[in-house]
Amino acid sequence: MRADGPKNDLDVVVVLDRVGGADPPPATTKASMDQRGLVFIPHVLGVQRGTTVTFLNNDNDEHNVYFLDDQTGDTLDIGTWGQGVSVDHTFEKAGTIITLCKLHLEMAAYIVVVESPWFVQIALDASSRQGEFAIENVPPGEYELSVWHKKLKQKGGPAIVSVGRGESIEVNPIITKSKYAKAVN
Ligand SMILES: [Cu+2]
Repeated sequence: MRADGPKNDLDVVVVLDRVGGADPPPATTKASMDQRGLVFIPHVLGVQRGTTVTFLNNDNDEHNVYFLDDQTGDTLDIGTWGQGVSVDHTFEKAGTIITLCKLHLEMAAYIVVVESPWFVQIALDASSRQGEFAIENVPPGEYELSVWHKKLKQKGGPAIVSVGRGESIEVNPIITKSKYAKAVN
């Protein structure tokens, strides 16, 4: 996978969404986002809808966590807490949730809530701006493969891929500046 665009933004989430067929199985895993050194870690967190995320404060300072829905602009403040304390939140709606702290305006992270259990989160290499990914245990069927990046768009939109039984396939999506994203390679 190749990316053109801002060098410092290396985190991407690659998602396979089943075309038609049954609903994907519900989320079974938990995830966490720490507050450490006045930074949310990780900066980008991909989770399946229905996943509970634990927000643990590792700092001496108090931190607040509030969410800004990137699509609707809705906000939700889940509170302010001190060192060693964690608060859980379950994400029930797919979309990009910008995570912020009212006490430290420089703190920001992205929670990418997807419908599908078949996704992977990777960091692109800083110099080549390429990355490799593998999504395992995907049931046979047709899928839309899409790549999330906070500033870039996938060139040509989601790619349709067909997954066969016991078969591996290769896809090479390109993410690029929004204004070039419509052109298909
Ligand atoms: Cu904070």
